[in-house]
Amino acid sequence: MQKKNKTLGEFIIENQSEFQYSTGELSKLINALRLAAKVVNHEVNKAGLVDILGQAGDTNIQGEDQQKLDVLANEKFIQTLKNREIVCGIASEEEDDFISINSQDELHQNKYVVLIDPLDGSSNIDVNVSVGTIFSIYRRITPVGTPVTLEDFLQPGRNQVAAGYIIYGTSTMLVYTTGHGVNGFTLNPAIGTFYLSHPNMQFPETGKIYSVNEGNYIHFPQGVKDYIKYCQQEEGDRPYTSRYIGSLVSDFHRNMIKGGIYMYPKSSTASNGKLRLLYECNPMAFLAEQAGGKASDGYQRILDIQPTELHERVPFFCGSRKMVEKAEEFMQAR
Ligand code: AHM
Ligand code: MG
Repeated sequence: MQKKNKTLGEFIIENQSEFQYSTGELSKLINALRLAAKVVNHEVNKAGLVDILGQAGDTNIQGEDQQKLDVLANEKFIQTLKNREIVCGIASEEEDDFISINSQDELHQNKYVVLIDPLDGSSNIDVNVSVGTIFSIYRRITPVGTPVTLEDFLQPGRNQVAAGYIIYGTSTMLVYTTGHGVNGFTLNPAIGTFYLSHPNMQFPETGKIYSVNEGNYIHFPQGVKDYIKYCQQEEGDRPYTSRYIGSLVSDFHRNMIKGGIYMYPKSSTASNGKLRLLYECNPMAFLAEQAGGKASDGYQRILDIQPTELHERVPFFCGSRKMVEKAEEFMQAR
């Protein structure tokens, strides 16, 4: 069991040996994400001052264009990773295509690709509700020294070597896994340091919270409708509590701590739901499994899906193991 109060920097160094084929590269990569997280955190915290500092599209006092926060977060993460020359490729929700880095340079034999949703739930920023960054890391499949290809990004989620999120909430946290459990670090904003605050995070086996956009109920498959009715029935420990922030990172984080299920099913208006497999569902699924939870598309394990496109969507059921199993039962009965 990890002791609380150590810094993320100390934790990364102490646990470097758990990385397979460790050369320090993955540690440096997580360090870079930690740095970008602090920069983005600073920007997100200023969001409420938008009337004072200027709207997106305005020009600020230095003559710089004000940017939308999701665009800015995208730039900060990409810049930080590029500057440190520690990845060979990046894919982002904000970029149509993947970015290849140092592909021709013999000196930079980087082996990792990063997939990122720089600011998930960004429609929540205007109303001062928590948003997050999600990241997923893979070892490339193609040989080092050659340019990365789409194949390096289209790997099933079970190949991830690390994944995590940053939640810009009442406090800012970085939560990640390298396949050896899930640990959460809280930022002390006074000194800009993340401290281990939530060692070995675990989803309760079952819970009492269901999180889904019930406004879409009419469009949901019958299995999802049946499961929602089951959650609302008065029997045993039910009815469950409904909690939906509309910010995947925040809904997931709460459910991991308290026990619950998050659902973004397919519907008659969105045949694969809304969430993206590669940089939303896969990293959350990896974290969920590492924390004893489960993630499914209703029929199969998210981490076993072979992706075919960078921005593909997938129905998503994720959270406490027994709750996801129950939802699957309802899905598969129809
Ligand atoms: P985004 O990547 O455009 O921010 O969309 C993803 C977000 C998730 O964080 C959230 O769970 C979901 O969209 C909410 O969608 P909806 O408003 O349809 O319920
Ligand atoms: Mg998103």
